Amino acid sequence: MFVTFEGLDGSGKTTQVELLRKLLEDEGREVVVTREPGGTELGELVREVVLHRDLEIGAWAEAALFAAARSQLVGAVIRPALERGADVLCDRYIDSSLAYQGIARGLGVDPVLELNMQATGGLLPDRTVLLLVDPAGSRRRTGEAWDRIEREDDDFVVQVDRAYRELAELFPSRILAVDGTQAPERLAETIHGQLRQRS
Ligand code: T5A
Repeated sequence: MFVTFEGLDGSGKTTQVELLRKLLEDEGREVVVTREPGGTELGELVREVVLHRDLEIGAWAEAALFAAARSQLVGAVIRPALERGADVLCDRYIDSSLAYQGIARGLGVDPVLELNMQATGGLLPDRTVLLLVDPAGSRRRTGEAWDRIEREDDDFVVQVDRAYRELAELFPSRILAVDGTQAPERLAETIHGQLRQRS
């Protein structure tokens, strides 16, 4: 099973990935956890460039850099793990590009999806967990050490939030939207139960 986690910055993705990993490992499953951008040497370099360098990066350049990192991650980590029967949990994937670059930056969902389908050989997740927290809650949780994208203004965060809700309506059978303000352990049990029901 290939499961991705999506949501605003600080919505609790990393926390939920780790809790779900434990629940699946307790069932005897092999679980591979990875993140975007990152998860490969190239991906970590892209992460450094896109998030932590003080550079001017145009919207298409940004989308292409995320797609390049994703392409490498799929080929080197995700496909091999899925082929040997492991579960893969990925902290952000294609929907991040659709929400941030496609909708919030205005490049369009279809062209960004097309770029990413080419880059990943058409690999979509079996399920995507969307953690919903309101934009102000996201800002509170991320604190003050913001990366290049987190430094965008509040309006951008509102647009990303709307974008994710729009994607959940566009892809209802894949995207499972959950209330990200619940207590972490309770939320993990809910997600685990929903994934079992749908698998
Ligand atoms: N990006 C990425 C794009 O624009 N396009 C793309 O294609 C891709 C892949 C990546 C940035 O890049 C952009 C989006 C992002 O701006 P990142 O550094 O990977 O950013 O980090 P974020 O996604 O911002 O994730 P964070 O690590 O900041 O947050 P998480 O993982 O969502 O949240 P987590 O689990 O670390 O929790 C944050 C805080 O909240 C608390 C935690 O203890 C922690 O303090 N918390 C909760 N508190 C209350 N209730 C809960 N249920 C909680 N769960 C966690």
